[in-house]
Amino acid sequence: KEYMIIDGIPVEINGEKNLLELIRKVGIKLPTFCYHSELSIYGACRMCMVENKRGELEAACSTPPRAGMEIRTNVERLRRYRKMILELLLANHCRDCTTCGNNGKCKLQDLAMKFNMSDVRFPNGVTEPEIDNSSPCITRDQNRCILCGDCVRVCNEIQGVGAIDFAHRGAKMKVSTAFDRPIANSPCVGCGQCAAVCPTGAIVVKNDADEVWKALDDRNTSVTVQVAPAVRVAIGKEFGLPDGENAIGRIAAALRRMNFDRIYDTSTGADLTVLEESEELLERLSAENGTMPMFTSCCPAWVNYCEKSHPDLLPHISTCRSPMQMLASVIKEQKDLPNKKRVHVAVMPCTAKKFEASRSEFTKDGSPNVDYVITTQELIQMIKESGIVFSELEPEAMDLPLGINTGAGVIFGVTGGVTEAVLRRLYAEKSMAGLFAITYKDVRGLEGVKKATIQVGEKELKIAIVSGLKNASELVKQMKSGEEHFDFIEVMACPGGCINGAGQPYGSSSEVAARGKGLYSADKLSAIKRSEENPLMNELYGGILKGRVHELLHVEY
Ligand code: HC1
Ligand code: SF4
Repeated sequence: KEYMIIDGIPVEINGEKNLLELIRKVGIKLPTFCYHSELSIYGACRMCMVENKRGELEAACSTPPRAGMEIRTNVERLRRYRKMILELLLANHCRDCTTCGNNGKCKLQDLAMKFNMSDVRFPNGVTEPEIDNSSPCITRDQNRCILCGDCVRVCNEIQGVGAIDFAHRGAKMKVSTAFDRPIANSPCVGCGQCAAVCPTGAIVVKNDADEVWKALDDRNTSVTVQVAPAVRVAIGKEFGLPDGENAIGRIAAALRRMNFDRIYDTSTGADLTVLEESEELLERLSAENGTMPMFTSCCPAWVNYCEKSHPDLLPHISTCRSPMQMLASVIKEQKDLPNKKRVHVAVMPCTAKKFEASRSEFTKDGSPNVDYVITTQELIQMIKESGIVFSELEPEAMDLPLGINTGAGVIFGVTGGVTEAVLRRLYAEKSMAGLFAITYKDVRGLEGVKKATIQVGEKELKIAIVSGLKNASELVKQMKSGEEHFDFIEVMACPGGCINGAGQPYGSSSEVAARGKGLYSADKLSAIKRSEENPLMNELYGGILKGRVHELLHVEY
C-alpha cells in the first residue's frame, strides 16, 4: 500500500489520477473552474494549487499522487493566491449577478461569496455586452467568460462537434466559433453540454418561461403541456427529494396549479414511436433494397449533427418523429378545449428540443406544433416563482384522454431505453421471462457504447446503443470502414441519454445514475410494460390517426 500526507493526515493512494481526486476523498473540496473528471486536464485556472513540503506550488488537478508526497491544501499563501485569482477574474467580468441567467448556479459567484470578496481593487474592464443570441438553444455572452475552456473541451472531446475554440492570444483571447460567426451558423447542434459545464453565465440555456407565463395568463388561450420521461427523476432534488425519485405525480399537481389546461406525458408519444419505429425496422429489414442500418430519430441534436456533418446518413435515420413531436401532432388534433387559441408547451431535459420545436417540418397551418420548450431547470424556476411548495404536493394523475402511458415509454429517458422498448415490441416471447431476457441483454447501463445481438424470429439483429456524439461519430467511422456492422443503432447526444440532458439541473455521475435507476423503477411500477398494450394506441390508430399515420407521425429530414 502507498500513502501520502494531506494536511498532516496519511492517505492511501488507490489509483487516483490526480491529487484533486485524492484530496476530495479526505473530505476537502478544493475550488476549481476548469476541472471536470470526464474532460482532459487543462490546468488553467490555478485555483486548486497546493503547497508541497519544499514550499513549491503545484496544481492539484494536473499532479498525480506519489508515495511519500506531503502537501498542504489550506495555508495563508494559498488562500491569498486564490483570492487574487478571483479578484482578477472579477475585474474583467460583469458583476450584475442578480440579472444573470446563471444567478445562483454560478461558480464565480459562489466562490466570491465563500472567499468573502468584499472589494475589487481594479477598474472593471467590461464595457459593452457581447451577446450571441442566434441559437434557439443557448445564449453566449463573451463578457461573462473566464476562459476556463470547459465548453471548448466538452464540445470537442465529448461531442466531437468542435463548434467553438480559443481564438487570439494574450488579453485578446476569447472563445469563438470559426471566423467569429454567430453560433447558429457554426457546426453547433444545440446540445447545450457547453452550457451545462460553463461555471459562469457565459453560455446559458435560452429561457422561455416568460412566454409560457404570458400564455397561461391569457384567458382566451388554452395551454396544454407534455412532460418528457427524464424530467420526473431530475426535478426532485432541487426541492429536497432524494436523487432519482419519480416526481411525475407532483409535476402534474404543480402544472395544474400553474393553470395548464391539459397535462400529458411524453411517454405516451414514446409508445407511438415504439409502434412506428419497430414497424419501420421490420419493413426496412424485409424490403429488398431497404436502407440499412436504421438509426433512431428521437434526439434532435443527433439529427442536426447528421444534417451538418454526415448528410449521407440522413436516409438511414428513422422517419419517425420524436415522441415529443408525435404527441404534439396528436394533441393538436384534440377538440376538447374551450378556446380556439391554443398553445402547447413541452417540458424537456434537453436544449436541442427548443431547436426541434422551431423546425418548419413540425408546423401546422404556419404555427408550430410545440410552441415553447422549457427545460427542467426552467420548470423548477417557474414552480419556485409560483411559490408552490413542491415537496408538500400530493401527486396527481395525467389528464385524459391522452394521459395513458407504459413503462416502455418511460425508459426512453435513459440510454438504451428506446432500444429496450422497441425490443419488447419485437421480441416474440411475451412472458415476464421474455422481458427479463431483454433487460439483461446488454442494453442497460450508462456506458457510452453498448453492443448486443438479439434473436428476433429468424433474424439475428445486431444492435448498438451510443450516447455522446463523439461516440456516435466513432461508431459511424467504424461502420463506414466495414469494421463493424449493425442493423439498429440508438443514438442520444448527451452522455447517459436524456437523464443527463443539458436542461436538467447539473448532476454528478452518481446523481445521473440514480436518475436512470429511477426510470427503471418507474417501469417496474407501471402495470403496462409494452407499448402495443397501451389501450390508448388502439383508440388513436382507429380514430385520429386513421389514414393519417404518415402525415402526423413521420417526417423526412
Ligand atoms: Fe428524451 Fe424522448 S427520451 S428524446 O431523451 O425520445 O428530451 O426524457 O422526451 O421526444 O420520450 C428528451 C427525454 C424525450 C422525445 C421521449
Ligand atoms: Fe458544442 Fe453542443 Fe455547445 Fe453547440 S451546444 S457549442 S454543439 S457543446
